[in-house]
Amino acid sequence: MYNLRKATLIALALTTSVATAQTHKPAAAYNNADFTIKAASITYDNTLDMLIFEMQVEGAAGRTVPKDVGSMNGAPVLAYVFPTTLKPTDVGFSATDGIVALGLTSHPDMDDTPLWDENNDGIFDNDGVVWHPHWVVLTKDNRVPGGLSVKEFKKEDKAVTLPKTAPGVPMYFDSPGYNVVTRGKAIRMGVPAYRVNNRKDFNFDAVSCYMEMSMGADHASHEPSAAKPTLGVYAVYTVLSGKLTLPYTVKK
Ligand SMILES: [Ca+2]
Ligand SMILES: [Ca+2]
Repeated sequence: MYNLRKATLIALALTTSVATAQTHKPAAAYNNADFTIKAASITYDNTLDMLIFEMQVEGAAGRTVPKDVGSMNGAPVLAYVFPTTLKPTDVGFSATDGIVALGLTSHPDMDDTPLWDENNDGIFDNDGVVWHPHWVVLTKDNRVPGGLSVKEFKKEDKAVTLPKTAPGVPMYFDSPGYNVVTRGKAIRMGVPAYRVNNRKDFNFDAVSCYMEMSMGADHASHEPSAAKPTLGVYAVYTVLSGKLTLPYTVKK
C-alpha cells in the first residue's frame, strides 16, 4: 500500500509534466519516436540468475542522444527510466523515502562512471554519452517542471550510505555498471539478481524523460533552498502506464 500511495503522489506530478514536454525548449528538441515507449518488461532469467530489463520504442532505442552544451551546469540528460517498488536498501542505499528507479541515461557533458570504461578506449572519464544505468531515488520536487528530482543530501551527513559503485556525489545516485544494449527498437540490460537483493516480486513502470543538471553556486552543499535541484526532470515524453501506477510485474 505504501508504495502505491507514493506512486499516486508522483503520478500527479508526472501527469502534469507530460503536458510540459513541449514547453521546455531543450526538451522539446528531443521529443521524438525514439522516446515513445510502446512496451516494457522485466524478465527473470533462471539460467543466468539475472533480471532482464527491456523497453521497446516506436523509433530506434538509444538513437537520439543529447547534444553537448560544454558545461555541467545546464547539461542535458536523456533517460529511459524504470520506476520500481524496490526499496532503497534493496539496491545498496540506506533507507529513505522516495521512488527507487533505474535510469538508462546518455549525457555527453559529463562522465559519472569512474569505475567503468563503456566505450573501451582505456579512458574512464569520457563515456557519458554511451547509454549506461544509474540507480536513483526520485523525490517530488516543484522546482522543476517535471515535478521530480534525484534526492540529494548534505555531504556532511554520515548517516547516508551509498553503494560502493556510487560516484560519490551527495545524491541517492549509483553507477552500477550493468551493460546496456540497444538493438533496433529495444534497449535492454541484464541485472544480476543479487544486485537487487534477489527481489523478483516488485512492480515497475516505464518512463522516458529529459533531465538537466544544475550546478549553480547555491549547490555547494546541495541545499534544499537551491534554486534548482542538481539533477531534475524537466519533461516527460512517455509514461507507459499513462499515470505512473507501476502496474507491471516481473515475469518469471
Ligand atoms: Ca566512465
Ligand atoms: Ca572510455
